[in-house]
Amino acid sequence: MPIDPQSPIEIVTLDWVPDFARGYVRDYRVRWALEEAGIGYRTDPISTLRRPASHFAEQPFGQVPAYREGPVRMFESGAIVLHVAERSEALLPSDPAERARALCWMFAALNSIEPMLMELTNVDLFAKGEEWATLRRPSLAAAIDKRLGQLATALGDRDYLEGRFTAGDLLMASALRALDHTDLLDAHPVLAAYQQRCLARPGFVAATGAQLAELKTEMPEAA
Ligand SMILES: N[C@@H](CCC(=O)N[C@@H](CS)C(=O)NCC(=O)O)C(=O)O
Repeated sequence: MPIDPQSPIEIVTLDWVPDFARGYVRDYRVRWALEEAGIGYRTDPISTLRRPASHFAEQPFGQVPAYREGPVRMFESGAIVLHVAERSEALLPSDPAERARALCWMFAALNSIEPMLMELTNVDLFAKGEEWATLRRPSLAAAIDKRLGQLATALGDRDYLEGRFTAGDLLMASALRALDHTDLLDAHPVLAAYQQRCLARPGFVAATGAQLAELKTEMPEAA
């Protein structure tokens, strides 16, 4: 279902991004959560090159996604995923102990895994060739490898971090996508298989497919 022009839920997205970011713009995390929950949504793509001043009232940093639902106005994809997850057993178990564990993994993804991986993205892509980046990479790759090993141990032989899929897996698999330009996951086949399992879910496929279908392919005029 989820794209639904009548839905009261609206996700603010970008109208265009460079090729490397296509399918990775974080509105896919919100779309994915809504797909898993079976909740319809519509989108409001804003101009990437000329973001309306009003957008900063909704997203203080001018980024996406932002989220509108009646009087609710949200930014930060993790907070929005939690907001959606709170109304769906498919994303957050109702059992208090299980729910608490899912919350732990949501924050672990965003706070204990993703920052290291974003630093690597910075080193490998945005600061590529700079002396500091070349010097930083080996120790950073080693730290990431250690953290991935710990994550693989925690996962063990389960399909998902707590056995069944939760919003924690949604955010963890999303965070791990920051390694797509590297082979660092290859050293941890259990994690690689886990990520593939998460990304094979129909909700992820629909979410990224919808994002790709909506993004303009040509860079709009910057005028
Ligand atoms: N922590 C924010 C990060 C949002 C973010 O980085 N959005 C990117 C797209 S993936 C963006 O809007 N980039 C354009 C920019 O920073 O100007 C979240 O998870 O919502």
